[in-house]
Amino acid sequence: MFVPKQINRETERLFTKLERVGWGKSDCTLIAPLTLEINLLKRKKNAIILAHSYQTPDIMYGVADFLGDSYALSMRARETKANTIVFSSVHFMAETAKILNPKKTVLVPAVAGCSLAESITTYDVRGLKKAYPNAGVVCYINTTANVKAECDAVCTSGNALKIIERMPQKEIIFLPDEFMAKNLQPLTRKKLIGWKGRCIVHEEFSPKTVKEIRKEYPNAKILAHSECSPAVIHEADMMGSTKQMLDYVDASKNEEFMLVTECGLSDRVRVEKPGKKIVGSCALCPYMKKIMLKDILECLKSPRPEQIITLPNDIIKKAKKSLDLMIKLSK
Ligand code: CIZ
Ligand code: SF4
Repeated sequence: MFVPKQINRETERLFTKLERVGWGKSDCTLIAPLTLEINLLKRKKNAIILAHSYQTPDIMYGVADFLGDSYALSMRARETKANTIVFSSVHFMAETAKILNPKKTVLVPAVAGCSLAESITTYDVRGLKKAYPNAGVVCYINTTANVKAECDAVCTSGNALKIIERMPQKEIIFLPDEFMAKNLQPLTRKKLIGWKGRCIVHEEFSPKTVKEIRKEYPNAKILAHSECSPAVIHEADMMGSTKQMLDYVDASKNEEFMLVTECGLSDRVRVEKPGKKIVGSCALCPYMKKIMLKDILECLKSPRPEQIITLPNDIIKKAKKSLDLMIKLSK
């Protein structure tokens, strides 16, 4: 379908970015027909591809129009003029795009869950509300649309503290991330009522690993995601969201960093900030990494029913209220 000249040009384009994360030229040549076809189809169908920072580098630098965290990508989804949004990430983020821009076709390349989103049901939220009738209910964006519809406000890891502080209630049911609630509690005078959800990726990091890296690289700054355990946060130089970590790396004069989070973020630093060095280890999210270029191509060509996000109108309406409150309070 593509002539050798097109393949060569695409190989060079991909290689300039992907060589920084260890890809060879022959690897780039292998995926060049795929990225060319996806980018062609994208223009033909007036689609945009939004990719989370935890996606693989071939997706992030080969076909994505925008890279970011769930908040930034949700804002792109809300504003886009494109007909179709391909959300290269886990299911709850694609649902969020549909809630914020329901007239668009929202496609998710692979059906990928999230251990946090799966840790709580609407039934559980109703139980918590009954047990704490005076509390405000703030849910992390890593929840299903149904759970968002049961809450007062949504938050992301980047704006969680701000949202908690700006809610009118003194007591806040903060769900579903047990560690995030414990990490935020010392930073606020409000009483946080948590849930037992955990991110299977971030809970794997141990304070011992962080200590070892600090010994090996005494000059490295160690940045940990707020989904990590409080013991890991205690060993880190900074706690934050993926965007806050990238901003920290930008603002810091340091050269070496360990990013205690999913590997996609370290890949972003390697590709986008060549003056900075990543040390230590990261972790792969089996849900995020389920999505491959071929899935993006398939859903753009002819989406299967499970790749098309559909939500009942009443859920869209109620969940939108919670998301709108986050947008208002985080300004
Ligand atoms: O909000 C997001 O995108 C997630 C899942 C993490 C983060 O800190 O950005
Ligand atoms: Fe969910 Fe954790 Fe994977 Fe993020 S990294 S999608 S919170 S399991």
